[in-house]
Amino acid sequence: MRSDERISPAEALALWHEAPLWLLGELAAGRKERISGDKVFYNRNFHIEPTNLCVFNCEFCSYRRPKGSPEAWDYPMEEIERIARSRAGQGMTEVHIVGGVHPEHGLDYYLEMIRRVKAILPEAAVKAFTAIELSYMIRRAGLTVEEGLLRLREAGMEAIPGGGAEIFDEELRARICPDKGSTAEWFAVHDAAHRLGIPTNATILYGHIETLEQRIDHLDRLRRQQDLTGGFNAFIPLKYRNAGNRMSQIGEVSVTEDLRMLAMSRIYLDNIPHIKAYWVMYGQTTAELALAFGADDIDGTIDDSTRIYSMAGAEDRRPSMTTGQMRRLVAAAGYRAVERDTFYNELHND
Ligand code: V47
Repeated sequence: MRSDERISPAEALALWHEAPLWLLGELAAGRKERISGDKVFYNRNFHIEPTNLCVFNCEFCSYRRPKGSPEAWDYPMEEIERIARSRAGQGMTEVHIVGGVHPEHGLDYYLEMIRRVKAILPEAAVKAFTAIELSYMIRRAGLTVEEGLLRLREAGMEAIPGGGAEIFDEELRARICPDKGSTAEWFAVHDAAHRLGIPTNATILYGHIETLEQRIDHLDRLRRQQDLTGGFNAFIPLKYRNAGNRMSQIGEVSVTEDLRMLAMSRIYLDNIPHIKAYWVMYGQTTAELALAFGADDIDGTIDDSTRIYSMAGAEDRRPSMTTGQMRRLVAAAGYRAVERDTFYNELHND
């Protein structure tokens, strides 16, 4: 590690079992500093979550509601435009659009959604739809993944978020999200996107019933994909939160486990430039600590626009940080805050 050599899955397991927390932190922070120096990135973003109806029914999901539930929503296009308009003029550089996999909406509906958002916020990049949503809408339209992505790009989709990855191990996936789009589908979308020059992110959902071997296997599949196509911008370890879903009895892992997971992600994924500590999911305190364990990105201002994590038990019911708060958080951890756009161009450097 110290001479920047790649580690094997077996070495990763040994490191996980034998290294004390401080050593993982030292190795991960060292690698982070060789890649991004003393910079930690944030952006000005907000989410649009068009619906929580979903054809899939994952065991860990706290967000989905069945059709007819008083807590279900399915925004008409006018509501999506209203949300976009309410953010205009605030310097937003990214709109993150993700929701449930709606049973009826066709590809044309999503193309129209992107066009309308882009018409209202031309300066913001649209980072939209998980690979699972994309795979479903594109297949339903009878197109190849490549054809579908090209249409979406034409409409204004410029990047793809990392959700829907969960755990790649097929056996475990069959237990926690049996009917969801497969690992192969997830990779097919990211592979095609990278080949078309559309940058994407990747995630893991950890801290439930997966084994360490399955976590390392997940990282290994991403590292191999990145060797082939190089299109992943950031990796985001997502901590399983246990409120309001069918796996609640499992509990949540400790903060030291979170820090070990972040460090291992940075150590193992030597070819993905950014490791994101998504503050909405970790909370601000753990996100600040994460910067000493290899993370170099904390995501964005959010501005109370996502419910996925508050519904799953995250402390912050109405997640929002000003750029001033983000800069102070980064400075308190001893790093330099850099405002970025979706493509990691630097917009403001402390
Ligand atoms: O795919 C669902 C996860 C993801 C729970 O790309 C849960 O920049 C924890 O992918 N506990 C969606 N996690 C969020 C996501 C994301 C978030 C921020 C930034 C980016 C990015 C991507 O949320 C889902 C799933 O893995 N999730 N339920 C839960 N109970």
